[in-house]
Amino acid sequence: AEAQKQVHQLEEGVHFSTGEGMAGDSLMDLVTLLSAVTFSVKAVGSMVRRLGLPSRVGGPKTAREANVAANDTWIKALTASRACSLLVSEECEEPITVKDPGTGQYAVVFDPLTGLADPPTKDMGSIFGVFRQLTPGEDACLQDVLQPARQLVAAGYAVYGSATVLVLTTGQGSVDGFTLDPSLNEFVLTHPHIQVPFAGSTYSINEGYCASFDARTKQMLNTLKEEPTLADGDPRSCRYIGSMVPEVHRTLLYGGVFIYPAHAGRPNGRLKLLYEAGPLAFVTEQAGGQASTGSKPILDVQPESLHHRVPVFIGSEDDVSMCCAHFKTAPWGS
Ligand code: P6P
Repeated sequence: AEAQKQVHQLEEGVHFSTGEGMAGDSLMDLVTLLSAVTFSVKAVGSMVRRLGLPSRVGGPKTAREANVAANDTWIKALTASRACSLLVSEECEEPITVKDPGTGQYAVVFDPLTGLADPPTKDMGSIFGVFRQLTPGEDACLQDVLQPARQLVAAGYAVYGSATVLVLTTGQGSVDGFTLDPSLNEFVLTHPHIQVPFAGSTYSINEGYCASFDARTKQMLNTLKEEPTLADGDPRSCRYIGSMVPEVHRTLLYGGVFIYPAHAGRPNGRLKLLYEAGPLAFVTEQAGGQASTGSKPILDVQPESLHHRVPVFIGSEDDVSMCCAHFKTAPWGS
């Protein structure tokens, strides 16, 4: 009964936090769209739990197969929702125009399954962001997704770890986390109104690239190592598993900073603005955290292409500000 009550909160949560000011159709389309997202996360989570099993019992043979299956699931579910007119997936070079989108006036950007290694050695995730079409009723086009992430109307991520956790926001100042109850196969509200701690005591960065960091990034790294944390006055701990979604999730819940900077091998960083950094930055700011490229808020970056990359500093306000102070004078490489 408790779980059912909390599942009801999920529906209430979505209705409530989508707020007034949205036309009935548009609100219902968004709720239907988010239902398609929850279906996709359940299905991908179920597949992730079968990774490594022999194909005769339903295990996907390879990581590539798992990525393709995840992408297929998201595309089919979002298309079937008839709430979307355009889809952009990390797995697809080109956008997908939804045929006969019904009343759909949303453009969805997503990474169906990220952080997958072969064999699986780390927690994985999915990321999504929802834009409203710029010209509802007309054919969707690239401009509908080449919008700064501040224009998102909803965004979120799923973590496939010890449990499947879905964290989402509809941009009304609230971020809620739901954990999948396998006995019900329903999401239960477990992290209401997530608030990023002002300061944290961990940092995440791949120090293996240290030799190719520029002077400012090296200076920033030294500050992270040497300056005691505001949170507890102790030195910071480093956490890095090479999978952005669970690292950002941990950072949002406990504080700290996740960093993927530019370096000589990646002059614009590795992470994609549209379906990785942008939606996660939107969730982070809605939860009271900060998300920067080092020189400007990620939410204010105008995407130049579908696969536009940006450096990423994301997490607690105090930690992100301290990191970005090292880049104030000029961007990476100066
Ligand atoms: P590196 C996963 O493949 C991913 O795109 C992110 O989720 C993760 O943060 C990053 O790559 C890890 O990259 O260069 O540190 O191995």
